[in-house]
Amino acid sequence: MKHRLLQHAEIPPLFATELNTRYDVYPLWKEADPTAFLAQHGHEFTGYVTSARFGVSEATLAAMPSLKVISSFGVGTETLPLAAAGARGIAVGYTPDVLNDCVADTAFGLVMDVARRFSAADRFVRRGDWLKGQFPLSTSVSGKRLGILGLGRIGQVVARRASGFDMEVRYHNRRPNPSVPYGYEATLESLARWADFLVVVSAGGPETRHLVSAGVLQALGPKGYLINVSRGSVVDESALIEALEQGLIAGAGLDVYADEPRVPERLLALEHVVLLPHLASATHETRQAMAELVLENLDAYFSTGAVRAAVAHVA
Ligand code: 8YV
Repeated sequence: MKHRLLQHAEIPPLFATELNTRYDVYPLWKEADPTAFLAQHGHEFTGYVTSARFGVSEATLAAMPSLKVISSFGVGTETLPLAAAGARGIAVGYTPDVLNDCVADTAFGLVMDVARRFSAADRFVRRGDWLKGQFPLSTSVSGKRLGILGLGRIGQVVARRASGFDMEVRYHNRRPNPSVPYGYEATLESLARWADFLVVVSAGGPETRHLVSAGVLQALGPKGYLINVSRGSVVDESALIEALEQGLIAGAGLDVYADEPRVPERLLALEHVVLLPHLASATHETRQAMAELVLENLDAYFSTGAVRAAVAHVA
């Protein structure tokens, strides 16, 4: 008999077919009243398939007394009820590592774009402005200083990319990592003061909320650029908009925002900002690899009792 899984949101067709072949999957997202459905049928499911974006609420968890495993599409864990799941012995799987390259590539794409102004130059050509004059000079990237907030799995790949651009790398984490060859800055402010580009790759959630504050942006200074490919919550977005409007920093490259998919009008109005729609992991190759790991986590759980890639701190 196939295990019964509840599926939170729509998923790519290829992945959906495979998931439905191996499991008895019920699409919660098709229910007009998911809360009423959960109250009546929540006890029937042993697995939950979700994503970093949607996570699982505490209320959903409480409505699923037979739940044994959560498999989440994505590396972010701030939307997952880890403490409550841990207390009940529910295994939680996610998709780390397989997206490191694409997220690091996106961070570097934003570094290049915001400094060399490729997107702005593209708009310049399309508007026909080249016929009227030259595009203004931009800022070089090679040989500059790259500061990384959150030198974890993705951050280390960003640092490796930087070596190809002859950039010096320093980082700030809660604690220094003795196994990396990069300089450690004890505070985010000192890292920002040192850096030409401050790249945010730390995890989201309450612990990192608004770490990039008005003070950090001031330390980054009028020649510094902020890049964010982690979570909008890590940056105080109002302070960032003020800093950009007042020229306190040189520009920003953003893939993530405080209230996605809504991007503040004041950001849209700025020319020295590159705005992406949270696409860092969104390539055919990486999304396929993420989908496979979501499936592997489920298969491993149901055959061995443990997911392949388990979120830390959870049984
Ligand atoms: C995806 C992400 O957009 O992995 C993450 O945490 O933010 C992205 O890879 C997300 O998983 C989709 O829900």
